[in-house]
Formats: sequence, structure tokens, C-alpha cells
Amino acid sequence: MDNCIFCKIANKQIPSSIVYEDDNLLAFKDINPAAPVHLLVIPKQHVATLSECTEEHAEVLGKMLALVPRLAAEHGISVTRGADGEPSGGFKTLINSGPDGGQEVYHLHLHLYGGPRPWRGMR
Ligand code: DGP
Repeated sequence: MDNCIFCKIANKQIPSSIVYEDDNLLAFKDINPAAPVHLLVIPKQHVATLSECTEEHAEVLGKMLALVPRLAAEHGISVTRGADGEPSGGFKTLINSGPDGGQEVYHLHLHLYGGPRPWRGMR
């Protein structure tokens, strides 16, 4: 898509801090981080919004979600368990969809937030 900022990032027409890339996906740092770790995972192929996804997109959607544990581990935000078995650490994933869902960039993206709180505007 000609005027899509995330297509331009995927095509390396504009710079970003890329943390992961394969044939289908790109992950990069959010330009305006709301948490100490704030990454975006996108499909390289343009899809405007989750609301327009169908069964055809199941594979790439699965790949996006399946990438999260790896990114979390690489950025030190995995869920860990202490000797008492209590969980600590962890992260939040979010896909905003449409104006009411707070979507500003119309290229499907998954937010991955983590790190010590507080985070901006989020519980
Ligand atoms: P959303 O509201 O879900 O559409 O979030 C869009 C996010 O994209 C927002 O957190 C800021 C981020 N963003 C917008 N433009 C750029 C950019 O040019 N580079 C990077 N790295 N992130 C961007």
C-alpha cells in the first residue's frame, strides 16, 4: 500500500528499530513507547485491520502470536516463576481495531508491552 507507514517500514523505505524479521513478519520498537518494552509485530503483507481478517489470515495471525514468547524472552519480559511457584514478570499484548478500538495506523499490528510499571495509560 503506497501510503501505509508500516508498509514503508516493512519495505525499509523509512527507518525503524527492527528486533525481528522473517519472510512474513517484522517486529520493531514503537516510536512512542508506553512501557519500558513496547514492540510492534506486523505482517509484511498489508492487512488494514483485524476486523478485515478472515480464515485466510489464520496462518499469519498465528505466526504473529507465536512470535510473542520469543520476543518476550529476548527482551527480558517472560513470565517467570520463583521457588515458591508464584509468577512474576510478564507482558501485555494488544491489537487495536478501528476508531472505537483506538487504532491509529491502518496496517494490522500487535502491541507487546512489558517491563517495570507504571506504564503510560495502562493498568
Ligand atoms: P495503534 O493506536 O494501535 O494504531 O498504534 C500505532 C502505534 O504505532 C503507536 O503506538 C505509535 C506507533 N507508530 C506510529 N508511527 C510509527 C513509526 O513511524 N515508527 C514506529 N516505530 N512506530 C510508529
